[in-house]
Amino acid sequence: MWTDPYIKLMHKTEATSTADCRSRKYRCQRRNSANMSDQFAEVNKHSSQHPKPPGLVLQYGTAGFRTNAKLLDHIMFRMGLLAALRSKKTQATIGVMVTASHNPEEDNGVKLVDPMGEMVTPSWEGYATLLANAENEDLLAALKDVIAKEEINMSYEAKVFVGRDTRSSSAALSQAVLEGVSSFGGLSKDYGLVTTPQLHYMVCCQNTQGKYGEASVEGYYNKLCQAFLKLLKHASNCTDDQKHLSLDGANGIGALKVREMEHNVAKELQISLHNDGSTGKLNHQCGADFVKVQQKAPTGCEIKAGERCCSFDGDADRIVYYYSDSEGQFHLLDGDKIATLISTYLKELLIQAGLNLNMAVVQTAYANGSSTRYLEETMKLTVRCTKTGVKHLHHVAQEFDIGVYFEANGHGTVLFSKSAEDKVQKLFDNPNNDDEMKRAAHLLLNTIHVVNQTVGDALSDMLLIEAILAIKGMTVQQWDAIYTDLPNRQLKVKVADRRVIDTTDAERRAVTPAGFQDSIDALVKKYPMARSFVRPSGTEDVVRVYAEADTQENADALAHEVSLAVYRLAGGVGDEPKPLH
Ligand code: 16G
Ligand code: ZN
Repeated sequence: MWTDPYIKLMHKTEATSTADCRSRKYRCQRRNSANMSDQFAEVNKHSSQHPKPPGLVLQYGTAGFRTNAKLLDHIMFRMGLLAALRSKKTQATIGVMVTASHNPEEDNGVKLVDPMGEMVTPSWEGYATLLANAENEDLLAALKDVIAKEEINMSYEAKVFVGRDTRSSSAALSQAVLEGVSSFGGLSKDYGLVTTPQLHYMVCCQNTQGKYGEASVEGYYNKLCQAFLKLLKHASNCTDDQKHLSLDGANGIGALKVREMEHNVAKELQISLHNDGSTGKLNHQCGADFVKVQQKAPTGCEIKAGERCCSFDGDADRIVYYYSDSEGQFHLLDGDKIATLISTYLKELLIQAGLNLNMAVVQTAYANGSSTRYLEETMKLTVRCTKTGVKHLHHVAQEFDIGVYFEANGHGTVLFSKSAEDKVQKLFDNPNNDDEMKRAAHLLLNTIHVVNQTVGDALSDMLLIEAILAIKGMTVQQWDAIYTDLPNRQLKVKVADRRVIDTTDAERRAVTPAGFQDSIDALVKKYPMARSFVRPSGTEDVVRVYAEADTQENADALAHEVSLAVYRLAGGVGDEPKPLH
């Protein structure tokens, strides 16, 4: 039942009278087809207001569609239609988020959220691409194909949650999504300005009848902040320095949401918010992606030596930490360092609690070699490597009682299986525990509650990291010293067709073009502790190159040499890549 009082009824198609139909089955079929023709008439009427530019081809990439905002109106309308169909198919609420994350303000994008708050299932990504590229006159046929293939019951009333980031184009584009939903007679709730992970959270709450939490922004803050404050009860003697955090909001939605949330935690965490969107441009020389790729502090922040700082990206699903030492040297604590901090803390708690749960850390090829070595050899943890993109990491993390997944770029979260949660709860409820077990159970329980398990979430990750540092009495410098990153470099190369490069082994080896991997292997051999891989981007028309080695000079040289190999063997366009030094 769709009981939420705030739901805005956008449009609802009435089922036709069934009084004269004899059998129940016949009645249903008739209602379905009558209802369907009404719905198609509506779709037809509205789609002409959202025409597709002829010939434009776009693909549902790693995390949805993303391109210049001017090209996206028809995509948004059609994703509203697809979300309605997905909702009818799953008989659950589906989410649609309008954002282009860490990309420039001029861009925009859209992604679909499945019922449990996860990314939409891959076969439906295919439908998204098909619908997006159907010429105007073929749209109805494309929709009918999906309906037939998926055997969708069109009389089910679709329910869709919609959210958007702060881009100037987002309001109009999310309106187009809402029109798409209503054309199929669906109900929608427009959450307006929310972070991507907040929308994922809302969808999950709605479909689990509130078991995961309340499907509102206030419900989200209450759950996370209460858990954070309970965790902080275990932090003794926190100094003012430890309670202070400098935060770069990337001039995006994360900054607005930090402002909304911060009073709930102000007793334990004082946030100096920079790049709050009041003057600067979204993601411009700031934000998690800029800091990670450039390996330098964002503009718009005055960073004092030793101060603990973090950056969100434009839709607040990524976070990285950093500080600058007394010599002015910049130190980045990326997703790998975050995964290490969280998994070490969890492992200690499991031992104290006497719980035997299997835990793994899930990474991608971008994970710094030092982090993998530390996790496997020192922490004796299971480490798994997957393809780039949150959905891949999420999927593998689900195989374990506790799956800590992070991309090096700062996107990640922790997943707890139902049985792990039950065991923690049972332990917490057991009156016979000794003090150490009681403490560990309380910490584990509130760690579960502070985490947004639907998707990587900068706000939730920040609260968890801040709690861990406070509980352990650990400074950002001590955290950084857990292991030393191997110097690394990321480059990109433009090629005529990036699909000429195909990869295997979680993108760590190239299978095409023939002989290409041998060239990379030969280059890697020249440098100590070196590793390099190339992969076609899933979001941009480029080939990405990653290299790490014992020194920054060697990592840079290797990245350059591998870029040249890409340029020469995979059809580079434009000027040949130049050395970095
Ligand atoms: C998207 C992915 C991110 C991945 C990045 C890779 C999600 C929510 N986001 O931003 O996880 O790291 O793509 O981009 O899955 P690339 O394929 O262009 O390197
Ligand atoms: Zn993002």
